[in-house]
Amino acid sequence: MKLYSYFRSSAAYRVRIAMNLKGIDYQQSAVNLLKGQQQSEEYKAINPEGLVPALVTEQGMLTQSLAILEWLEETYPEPSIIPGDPWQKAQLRSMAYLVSCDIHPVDNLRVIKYLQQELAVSDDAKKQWYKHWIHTGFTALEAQLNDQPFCCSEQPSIADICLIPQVFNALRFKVDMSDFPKIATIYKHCNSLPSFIDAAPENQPDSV
Ligand SMILES: N[C@@H](CCC(=O)N[C@@H](CS)C(=O)NCC(=O)O)C(=O)O
Repeated sequence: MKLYSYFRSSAAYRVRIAMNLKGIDYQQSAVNLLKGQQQSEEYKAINPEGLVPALVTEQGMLTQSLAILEWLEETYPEPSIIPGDPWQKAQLRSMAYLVSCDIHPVDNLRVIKYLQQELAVSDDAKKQWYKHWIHTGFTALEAQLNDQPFCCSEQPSIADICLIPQVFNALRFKVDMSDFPKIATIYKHCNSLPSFIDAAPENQPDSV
């Protein structure tokens, strides 16, 4: 399979972790978001959304990282990234959505660019916005965590897959993680595992 990715894209990072955990072979094609390649005609012919990731499968092109994770889970069930009974699966998805639907979209590159370029928001205000939404989401997640060293299962799950890239972003923007000791512990633990290490931004071919 071929994954259209960018080394620092947290949505693509999710897919890389999941594919590594499941031992699926894939090649990456880099889409440089800072150079605006996601908006090129060539890339939009592949993914009209102008976002990464996009996964080329034998059945066709699939976008949206959560849909990709669910498809991977159904197509390659072992090891499971959404383990457990229906209740546990719902808990895992709930945490994954907290990060992917409530934190990530408002801090996405195009939103930040719109704030800066169209609404003339200052650099300081931009950083405040970014940190505010991470802080809001992480505060809610921290309060729900009780199962260490993963979010809510004995093995890495969709919740950890979504959380770790978001923590990477938080650290990049100098969010003080001392407010979130449980999240920090999960981050440290996941980053000791080969599937997470191999998926990390600094280990991607397009890392600069
Ligand atoms: N909901 C989408 C979000 C994808 C997304 O926002 N990707 C970001 C990188 S993490 C992107 O391509 N941003 C480009 C831009 O904002 O112009 C998913 O989960 O796949």
